[in-house]
Amino acid sequence: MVDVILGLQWGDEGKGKIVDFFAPNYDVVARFQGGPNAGHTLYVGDKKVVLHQIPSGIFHQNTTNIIGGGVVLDPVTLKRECDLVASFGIDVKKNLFISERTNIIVPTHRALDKASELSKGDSKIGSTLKGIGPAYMDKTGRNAIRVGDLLDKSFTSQYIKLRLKHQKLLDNFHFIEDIAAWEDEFFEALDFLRTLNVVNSEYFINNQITAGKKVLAEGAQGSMLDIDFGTFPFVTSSNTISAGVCTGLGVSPKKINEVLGVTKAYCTRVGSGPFPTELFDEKGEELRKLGSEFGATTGRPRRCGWIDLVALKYTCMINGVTKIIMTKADILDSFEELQACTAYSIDGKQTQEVPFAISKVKIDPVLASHPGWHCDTSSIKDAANLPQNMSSYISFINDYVGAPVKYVSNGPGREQIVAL
Ligand code: 2SA
Ligand code: GDP
Ligand code: MG
Repeated sequence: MVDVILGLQWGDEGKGKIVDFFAPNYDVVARFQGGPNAGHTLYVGDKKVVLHQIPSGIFHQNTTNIIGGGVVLDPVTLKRECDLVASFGIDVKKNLFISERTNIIVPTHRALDKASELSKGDSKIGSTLKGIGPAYMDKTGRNAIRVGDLLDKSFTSQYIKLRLKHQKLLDNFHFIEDIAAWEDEFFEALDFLRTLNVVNSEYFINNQITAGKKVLAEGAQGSMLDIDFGTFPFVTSSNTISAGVCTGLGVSPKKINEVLGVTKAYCTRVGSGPFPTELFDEKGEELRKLGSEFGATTGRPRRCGWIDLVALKYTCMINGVTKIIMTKADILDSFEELQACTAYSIDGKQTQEVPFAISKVKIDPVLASHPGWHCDTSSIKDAANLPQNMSSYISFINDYVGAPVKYVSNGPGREQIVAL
C-alpha cells in the first residue's frame, strides 16, 4: 500500500522533516509532483540539508527513492543535489531511481518563467522562477522532453525543436537572457543524468507494492497551491493533493492507505495571492523571526499569519486526510494569545467554505481566541507532558476540521516530535 505525506497549507509545513522522520518505516519514498521549486529541509546529524527534487528518504541507506513521472526535473539542480547527498556518503546510483516519464526542465523554461512573470507586472504569481509553469505547459501542450527520451537518438532533434519554439515566444517578450551559458551546464548535467537509474516507475512501484513493500509518497508545495483546488491563479502548476499521487506515480486510488497531512500550528505563504489570516503587524514579524520563515529555495521572506481552519478543513476534505501532523508548535511557545480563523466574512456574510472567487473577493477572517502556553516545549517527548493549553488548542483544531492531529513537531530536529 501507499501512504502519503503532503502539505495542507501553502507549502513549507515541514514535510521534509516529517518524511525523513517516517522514512525508516518505508521501503520506498517517491516524489509525485513539483520540481526544483520545492525546498524540503531536514537535518542529518546537526547538518541542515535542503532537498529540491530528491525525495527526503535519501539519507536512509535502506530506502529506495523515486522521482516519479509527475515531477518536472531540472538536471542542473539534480546534479548539484546528488553531489550534496554524495558528500554525506550516500550512493545515489544505488538508491535513487528516476521515471522515464519525468518531464525535463530545459534552460528556456526558466527564461520563459521569468518573461511570463515580468509580463504580469503587479499581478505576478510570485513564481520561484525555476521554470515550473512553462515545463508543465509543455507537458499538457504535448511538447515536452522526458527523461526516457534522453536515451533515444532523436533526443537532440527533439531538443532543438523545443528550443526554437521557445525562442519564438521569448522574442515576443523582447527578453534577453544568456541561455547559451545555461545550456552549457544543462548538457553537462544531462550527461550525468544518463548515468543514473532510469526506470519504468509505474511497474517499478507497483511491483514493489505487490511484493508487500511499503511506499511513502512525498508531496511538494501545499494543497492551497494545487493547480485545480488552490487559490487560482496564485498556485503552482501541478496537482499537489492526494489525487496527484495516482497520476504522478501510476498507482491506483485503491492502493492509497493513510493520507498524512502536515500543517503548521500557524500559517505561512510565500509568493503572491490570497492569505485571509495574514498578519501585517508585529505579531506577523515575530512569527517570521521565531519561525525563520524564509523560502528554502529562494530565501524570500514568507508571509505569516494565524492558522486558517476554514482552509484546513477544506484541504483535509479534498485530500481524504486520515491523520494530521502539526509542526512548528514550539514557535508559538512565547505567545500570550493565539487566534484561529473559524469563518470567512465576505461582504458582511459569513461562510465556512473556501469560495471559488477567493482570489477576487475581500475576506475578513473571523477569529477565535485561544490562550497561549508560555513555556518551552522544544524538549518535550511525551504527550502527557504537553502544556494543557497546547492540548486544548489541538482539540479545538481536531473538532473543527474533523480529522485528528496525531503528531506534534516541536523543533526542526528528527527527534523533536511527539506522538499523541
Ligand atoms: P512556481 O515556482 O511556479 O511553482 O510558483 C508558483 C507559486 O507556488 C509557490 N511555491 C511555493 N510555496 C512555498 N514553498 C515553495 N518552495 C520554496 C520553499 C519556496 C521558496 O521551500 O520555501 O524558496 O521561495 C514553493 N514553490 C512554489 C510560489 O511561491 C508561487 O506562489
Ligand atoms: P517543507 O517544504 O514542507 O519541507 O518545509 P521547509 O523545509 O520549506 O520549511 C520548514 C522549516 O521549518 C524548515 O526550516 C524546517 O527545518 C523547520 N521545521 C520543521 N518542523 C519544525 C518544527 O516543528 N519546529 C521548528 N522550530 N522548526 C521546524
Ligand atoms: Mg519548502
